Amino acid sequence: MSKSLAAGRRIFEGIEALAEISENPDNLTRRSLTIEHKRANTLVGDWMAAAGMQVRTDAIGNIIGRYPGQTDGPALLLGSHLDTVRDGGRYDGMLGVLVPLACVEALHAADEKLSFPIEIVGFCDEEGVRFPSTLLGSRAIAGTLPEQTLRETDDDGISIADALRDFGQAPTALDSARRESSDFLGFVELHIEQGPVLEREQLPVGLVSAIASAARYRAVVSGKASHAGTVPMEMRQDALCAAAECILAIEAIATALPDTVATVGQITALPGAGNVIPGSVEFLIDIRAPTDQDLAVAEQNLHNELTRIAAERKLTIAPDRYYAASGVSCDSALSAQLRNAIQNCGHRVVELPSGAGHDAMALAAITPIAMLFVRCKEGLSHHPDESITLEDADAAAQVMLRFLRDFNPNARAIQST
Ligand code: HGY
Ligand code: MN
Ligand code: MN
Repeated sequence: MSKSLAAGRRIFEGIEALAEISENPDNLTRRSLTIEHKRANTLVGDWMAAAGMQVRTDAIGNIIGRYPGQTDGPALLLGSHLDTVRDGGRYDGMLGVLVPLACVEALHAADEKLSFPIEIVGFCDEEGVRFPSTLLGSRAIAGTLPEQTLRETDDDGISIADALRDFGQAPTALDSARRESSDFLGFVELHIEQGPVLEREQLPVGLVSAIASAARYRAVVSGKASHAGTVPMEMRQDALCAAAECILAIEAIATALPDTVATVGQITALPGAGNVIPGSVEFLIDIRAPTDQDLAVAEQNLHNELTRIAAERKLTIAPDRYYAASGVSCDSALSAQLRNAIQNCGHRVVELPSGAGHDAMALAAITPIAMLFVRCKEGLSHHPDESITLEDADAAAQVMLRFLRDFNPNARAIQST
């Protein structure tokens, strides 16, 4: 690719086109297995086919393109997710599909085949916005998605199995989405940093060292609804005041532990009338720490605090842990090749951890993973103002293409001898 920023322009065209595909006319919301997700898959699939890739949709709704190598055999897997959070940004996920796609387009235009096949996947669900579980697409490929997960339902009571049928897939064929370790040379995910480090370092790209451990809880506080005007304060079992105390305790727990974060991003108070003491409150907790051991400490503190608050306020608080993803370290041999590509494109290498979860966490179960971060403005993400520059998109494509052209499928053997 020349320095004409052609790759950056191509990537931005794709970003703009995908950003038009939303469930909501006022913002970008594209949940998994919806009509909008299907439209995004179709658009990406058309681009993959135009780049000389064999395209298919697997049983969980991932869109997958395969660009042949000089010989067949295990592929280098690239990609990221095509679903978004509600009112989300247009780069989170999509950039990780469009940059590799721009690289394959350049190879195809030059009629260039590498010594190994390349696969690019647009994962169907990473954000876990529509259904309780997340990483559905990457876990199906890794073979770690339990069949019973398909029984989970969205807010409208539609199960993942039913959503898959509506999407044109057979939920009974879930196992056919599973890939083997022998299918891949590794998985490299490109993603916006979603943090402020690369901007501070004044670098367009960075190398990811590890991905944090994460857990999510649904906490239900059960108190006693009653008349807001007649019950003396000392006789109340106010579920919303209890929840408020829990939320501040959760913030204090994370603040006190190194590199630990916790968020309550969603809350519902019932019956939801201004003159009724809330009797029942449900809120979601997202808690993350560098390793599983660190996360276990934070979770123990969480349980202790919720138990204390429930006892003091004479009500019940039931935290249900409905999601957990173990943190993973990026593979040193694969990362070393990514590091070389960054350096050979003239950039200083900064290595940084990811507080955000990614599909790479799931793929680590079957193949070595590495991640390339791209600078984003003010580190902002999960927000409509999420943005990157065209120059950084182009720089990321140069690094990715250099990585692909220089990639040594046998480096692992060299590394491990
Ligand atoms: O929440 C996360 O870490 C990811 O963006 N789904
Ligand atoms: Mn993401
Ligand atoms: Mn995200």
